[in-house]
Amino acid sequence: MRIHFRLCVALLAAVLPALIAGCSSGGKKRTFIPPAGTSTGFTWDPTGGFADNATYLREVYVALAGNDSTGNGSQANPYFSLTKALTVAVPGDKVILSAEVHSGGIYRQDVKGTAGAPIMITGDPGGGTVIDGGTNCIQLSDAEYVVIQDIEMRNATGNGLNIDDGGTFDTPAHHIVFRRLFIHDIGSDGNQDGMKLSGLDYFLIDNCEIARCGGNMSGSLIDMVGCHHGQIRGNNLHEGSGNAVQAKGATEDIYIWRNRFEAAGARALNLGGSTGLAYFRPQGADYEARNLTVVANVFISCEAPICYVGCDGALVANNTIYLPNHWVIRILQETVTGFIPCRNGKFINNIIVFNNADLSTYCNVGPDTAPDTFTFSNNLWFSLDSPGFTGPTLPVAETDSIYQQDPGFANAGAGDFHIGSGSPAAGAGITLSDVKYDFDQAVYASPPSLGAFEVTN
Ligand SMILES: [Ca+2]
Ligand SMILES: [Ca+2]
Repeated sequence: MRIHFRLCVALLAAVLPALIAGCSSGGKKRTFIPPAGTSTGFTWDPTGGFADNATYLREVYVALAGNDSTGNGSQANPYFSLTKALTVAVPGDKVILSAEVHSGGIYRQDVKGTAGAPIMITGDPGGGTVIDGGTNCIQLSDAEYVVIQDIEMRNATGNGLNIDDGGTFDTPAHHIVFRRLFIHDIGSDGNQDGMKLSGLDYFLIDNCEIARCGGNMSGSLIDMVGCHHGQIRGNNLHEGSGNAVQAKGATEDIYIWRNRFEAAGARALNLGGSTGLAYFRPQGADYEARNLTVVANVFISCEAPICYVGCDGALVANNTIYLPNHWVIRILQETVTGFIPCRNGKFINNIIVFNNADLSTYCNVGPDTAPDTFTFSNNLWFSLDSPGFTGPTLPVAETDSIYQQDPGFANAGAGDFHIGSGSPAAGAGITLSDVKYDFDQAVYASPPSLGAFEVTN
């Protein structure tokens, strides 16, 4: 498998020029808003919270016993198909799918709510709603202010959910919230994705489980091409093929927080990637991704947890990485001519527990990158099988890190990576403005502990 993977990487390079440098977006300020009176809270919400503040004016029902010709969408006389319900839906409608197995292959253009009156597509609140099969279980083009929640999607041949801008890049899809979805067993042999997002701005993927999408080390659990201003939080992403999360095609300003990644594919996080020039949004961008932030996630048994690939500035901080099984970090460039070299990545306040026998190298650096612009600091590295480990080989010197001291996870075998006050990771971090809440949404101390969990006792 590893031989095939290396071969695959060697064959991947897509080399195309770009001209226009994007506008500056460095130093973007986020406003963190904890709920009053609690010690826990949410980070900044790129959707502005429209889904939490919405009130719905009408319910529209879909059930297998319904009828698209004679139904009227009432609970007593429902429609048969989600397609029909979306055809008649207006802002403020809540479309409710019965707790049955509905057929996939649903496509609709211009499903548009408003900030004050979004359109919701929801499964039965009691659970049991499934959308099965189709090329895509659901595809929406140029949707706006839509909430999709509480649905299991499975067995599509292409993608589970496909959200796009209809190929008209200057009018992206925008303001979409995905929550409590279970998307699994999508595609079989190649580039098939759980969630395929192309030209989507202002979105939130919250508390979803996505597993087993694509095949042959291709396909993503979540694939973003030219997406901007999103948050991916609290999801359980496992058994990927190509990767768990890919952010490419000039994807920008994505906050990846509190997710659990297990056996997530060839590259758990592809921070950047390899995109054909025709698909960049905006056109002419000279980066695959920029301003990505990866905070307080847990990575278990991943081939290559963190891959910076043609990425201009990504912060990877306060993550817990357990038993990586080939590399810890990769710095790569797959779009080359006319593109900035992969640069300015930061890897700070992380805990990495590993077996040297599993690793090829700690940090794999490919050609056409700028590894000397990276920052490594305040990480804890602990080898389980090499007691004499004295620190990883990295492209630039690491500062203020801790080597070969057991972080003292509560119960790593059971997936519990909490640490106690006696841990060498406790309070060993540096304060970062984009690091506020841990995996449990507890506030990080100042200075913070390392890893995805602040000390809780
Ligand atoms: Ca469009
Ligand atoms: Ca894909």
